Amino acid sequence: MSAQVLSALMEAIGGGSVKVVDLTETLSESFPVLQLPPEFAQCVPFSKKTISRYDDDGPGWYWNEFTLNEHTGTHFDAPVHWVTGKDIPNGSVDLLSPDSFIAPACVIDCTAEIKANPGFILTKDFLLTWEETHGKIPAGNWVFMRSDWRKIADPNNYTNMQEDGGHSPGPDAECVRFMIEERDVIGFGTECIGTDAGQAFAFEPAYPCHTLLHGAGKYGLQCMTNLDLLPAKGALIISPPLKIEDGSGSPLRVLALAPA
Ligand code: 23J
Ligand code: MN
Repeated sequence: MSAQVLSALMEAIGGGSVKVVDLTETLSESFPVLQLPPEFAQCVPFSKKTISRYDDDGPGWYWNEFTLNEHTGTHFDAPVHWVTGKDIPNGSVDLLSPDSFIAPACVIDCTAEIKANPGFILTKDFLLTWEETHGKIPAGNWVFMRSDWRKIADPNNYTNMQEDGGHSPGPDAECVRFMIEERDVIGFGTECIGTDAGQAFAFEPAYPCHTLLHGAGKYGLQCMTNLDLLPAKGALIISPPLKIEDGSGSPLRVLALAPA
């Protein structure tokens, strides 16, 4: 029976009725990284050095070395990333159960609101209104906030940094509590620099998405793209982070399987 399910899936992918969507940004030296307030240590941007490229250093082969923070580019946040999640059992990327890496997503279209206000705050009421159309967010689903951020943000100011800090969208504390306590989601994902809004340092609690989600053993996905290619419900997300020993998060390829 299960072998039939898998062969039917492979046939659907091969035949084009199920599409594979890449939700990943390209890792390049110019990809923006999170900037924290100046009193804290900062994240280095991605960098890459060629070891050989069919030359004297390696005539038959090409390879690079790269340096990056665990939270660079399209990446996964594990519970131990935040102090509230430090005692979650098996809460680092190497120890998470692999079945956490395949889960369906509810995609919340916030594009009109974020276009009008890039600092849009996602609320419980907004999710309840979405549910009136699409049905209840099922337990174990990702909630993805669709912003079409690449079309909205200034290409030279991905984080929408202003004098008073970043202005990217994200949920308020009540919304995060709702996702955890009333919907038991697997995590929250975004196309922006962080799961938390740019101004979330000033929320109560500060950074509610990181603080509450990771404290509840749940995950984050950040800097995704192409969420406009997904249905509101019914996409299956494949998001295995690298198996970094005691890692707090990891850059990764995020794929979605969706009806074509
Ligand atoms: C470290 C400190 C604060 C934040 C973050 C990282 C992230 O957003 C992240 O990439 O997880 S807000
Ligand atoms: Mn992160």
